[in-house]
Amino acid sequence: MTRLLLIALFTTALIFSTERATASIELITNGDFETGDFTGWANSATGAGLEFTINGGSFNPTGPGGALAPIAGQFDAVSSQTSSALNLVTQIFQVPLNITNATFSWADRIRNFGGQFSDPNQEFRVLIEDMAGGLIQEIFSTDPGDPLQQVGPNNRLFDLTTLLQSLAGQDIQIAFEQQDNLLYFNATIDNVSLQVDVIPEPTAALVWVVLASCLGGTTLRRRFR
Ligand SMILES: [Ca+2]
Ligand SMILES: [Ca+2]
Repeated sequence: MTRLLLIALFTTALIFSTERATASIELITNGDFETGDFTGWANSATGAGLEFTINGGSFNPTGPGGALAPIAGQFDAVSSQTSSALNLVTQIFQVPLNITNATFSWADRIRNFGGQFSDPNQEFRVLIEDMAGGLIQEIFSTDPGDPLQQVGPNNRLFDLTTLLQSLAGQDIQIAFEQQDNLLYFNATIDNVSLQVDVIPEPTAALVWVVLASCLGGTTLRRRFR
C-alpha cells in the first residue's frame, strides 16, 4: 500500500513537473496600449519632444504625417515633436531565472520627413538597457539608406533567449527611442511583447522531495522486515 502511494506521489510529481516545465510568461504590461494610457510604461522626452501620444485613430502629429488608424485594437502610441528631440517610452522588468526561450516582438510604423536616416540623430531604435539607462544591447534601429516611409505596420520579432539567460535575476528595461534633428519624425509602436518560457523553481525541488520520500520509505520498510 505504502509503495503504491509513493509510486503515485512520484508519478504525480513527474507529471506536474512536465506540465510546469512549459510555463510561459508575458513580461510586458500593457504592451498593446489598450488601457488607453501608458500604464506600465514611463513616457518622456527631451528637447522639443512632445513624447509618445496615445492614438485612437485621430491623433494628428505636428508636421506632415497626418492621423492613422491604430496598428491593432483601439490604441497605439505615436511620437511627435516641434523641433530637435528625443522621445522615449521605457518599461522595467525583472528577468526570470531558468529561461528556456525568450521572444521579443512588436509592431511599428516609421515615418521620417527628414530626408534621410542618420545615426543616432535621426533614428528610431529599440534597446535593452540597465536600470541607469546604460546600453546592454541594441535590438533594432533604422539605418542610413532605409526607406523613409515604412507605414507597415511592420512586425518585428527577435530571439532574446541567450541575452536574457545572461541577465537572469536582474532588473532591466526596454526602451523605444525616436530621435530627430533633421525634420519631423513619427514612430508608432503597438503590440509590444516579451514572452518567455521558464522552468519554475519549485519543480526541481518538488521532484527531489518526492524522490527523497520514496527512498526514505524504502529504507524504513527494509528496517521493519
Ligand atoms: Ca493596440
Ligand atoms: Ca541605426
